[in-house]
Amino acid sequence: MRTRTSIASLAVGLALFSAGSSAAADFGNGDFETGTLSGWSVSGAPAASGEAPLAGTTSALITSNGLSRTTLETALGLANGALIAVGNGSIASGSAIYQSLSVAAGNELVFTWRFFTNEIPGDELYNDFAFYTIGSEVVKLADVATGTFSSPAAVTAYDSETGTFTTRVTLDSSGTFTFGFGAVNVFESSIDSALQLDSVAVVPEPTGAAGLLLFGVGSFALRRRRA
Ligand SMILES: [Ca+2]
Ligand SMILES: [Ca+2]
Repeated sequence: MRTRTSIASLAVGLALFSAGSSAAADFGNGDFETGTLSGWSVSGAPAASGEAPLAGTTSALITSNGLSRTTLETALGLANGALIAVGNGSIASGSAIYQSLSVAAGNELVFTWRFFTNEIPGDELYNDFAFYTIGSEVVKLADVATGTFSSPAAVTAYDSETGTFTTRVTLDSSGTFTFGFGAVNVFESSIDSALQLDSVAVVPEPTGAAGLLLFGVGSFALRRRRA
């Protein structure tokens, strides 16, 4: 039994090395630990912030103020009206950060986030929301009307916050896609919300004979990120 354990340890070590090698295809500054938004393209007025970071010393804080809907949609490579199609109403302004990355089908996009607002939770008119995009697809993360909020918020510029979530998305297609993260003001722009974002990564797909081992290592990496 002792010998078998030894072999297993060696195999896991090799798998770790392999997983480390494939990390080169990951987002640049996906953890924002440069203290800036370097590596990301920017639309509107997002910032890197050290206030109540989700992991490490810095997170991205993406305000719902910034630029017009059409400017944002163009920057993210979305169709005109794609952000309206989310269904929260007319969009007055927004901000986003985005980065293009080549991925393989079966890869997993992983990120940690929290949504802040100065709107009144439950309000269905000023229904600001946060979202992510993959290529031309927009997915809502949270909004004012349906989110579960608590006060006070960890970032003091805001009244309320949702809990912290880790979202995992399995990617269906191989190719180079723009991955975007943003927040928008709905109906008017005088009262803001924000998406706080951190630990943005693509986890490689388990493949071939090492697949089971890589899967185990991948799970370990995810658990470490959550911690
Ligand atoms: Ca960080
Ligand atoms: Ca608002």
